[in-house]
Amino acid sequence: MILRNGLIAGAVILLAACGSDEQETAATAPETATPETAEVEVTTWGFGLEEIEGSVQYEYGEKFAELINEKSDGEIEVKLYPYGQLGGLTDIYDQVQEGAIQLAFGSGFLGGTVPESQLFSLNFVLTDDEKLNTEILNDPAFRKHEDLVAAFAERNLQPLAIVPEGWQVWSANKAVRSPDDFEGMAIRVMDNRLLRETYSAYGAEPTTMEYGELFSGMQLGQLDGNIQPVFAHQEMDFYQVQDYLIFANQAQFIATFMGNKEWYDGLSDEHKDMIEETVVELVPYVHDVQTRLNTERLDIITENSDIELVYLTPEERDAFRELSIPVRDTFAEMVGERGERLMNALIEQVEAAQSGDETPSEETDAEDGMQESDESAMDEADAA
Ligand code: 6CS
Repeated sequence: MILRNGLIAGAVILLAACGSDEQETAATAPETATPETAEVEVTTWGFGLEEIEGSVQYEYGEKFAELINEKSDGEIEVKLYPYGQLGGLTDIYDQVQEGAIQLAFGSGFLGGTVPESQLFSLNFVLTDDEKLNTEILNDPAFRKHEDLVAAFAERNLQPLAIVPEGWQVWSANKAVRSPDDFEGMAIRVMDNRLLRETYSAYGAEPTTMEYGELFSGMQLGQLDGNIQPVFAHQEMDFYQVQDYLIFANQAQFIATFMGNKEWYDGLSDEHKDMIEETVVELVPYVHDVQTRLNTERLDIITENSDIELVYLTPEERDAFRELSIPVRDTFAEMVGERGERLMNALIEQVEAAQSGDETPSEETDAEDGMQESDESAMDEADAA
């Protein structure tokens, strides 16, 4: 609660700043010109992150900012607002919807704002190959799917990229190997109904809590378990108050990179193309970032604690997979025909990629050398 209040106080200070000189930077401010140089109008795009410095979202944001600044010859600066600076998670979504910031990430909590985005919380839908998943989700056939774009547009948002940040790993104070082990366990889920349905189906007691309150929630015993990618278990110190990390590879943590729709619609074609080129370049980049961060942080966790690592066998995973399948119907009931079409489109893309019928479009390969790694990812998936 103390942290939540701190977050809100931080947001108030920031919004007060936006009302004064921040407002000027958010619009356009001329840089000091020398007699030799022409005046450059600098525009600032505010980018709200759901995570703190050192996270996958922060590294994505830094690289996005660097590339946009380069491509615009310094005309555009992207200002990052790490988690906590704009308030809680839903405060970030509110601010991008209202246009107080231009860009933001939205993940599990976004389900309250864009119900169709709960699709990314479904378990056992993607392949076991993380790189292939990143490519499928960012293939224009899915990323620009009219139902995805319409779902976000209805909430004044424009989806720009889909960013998987690693496997969602369970933490608990006992080893969880079967749905029976989940019985009576208060496991924290991000605030969306689909996750509550999923973990109820697994036999647990899903409990919603803000990201910044989780450490104390576990320390005080309000929560018995948590679900995060490895880097977040480390970065937020969650692992220090849990005894087991359980790898079921049931789902990846997926965030949508999005813009305010009105703002996006008003951009010049040149700026839209710049964004498009950048998000395409960042597809292989963010895959490398997330695998590096998750690997490095697991080493830190094991060096600094006695936490036990549990990797589920294929048979153990199957018990959870079976329980997860009916939740797809719940998703369809919750979000209606548009969401159901989108879910089916994703499932078809996954099946096509796994059977090798269709490789993700070459539009995702912005840089030389990407083609080769894409092919090896496909080969690995085929062999699996
Ligand atoms: O669990 C959460 O609420 C948060 N976890 C991560 C890794 N990123 C943002 C999200 O809100």
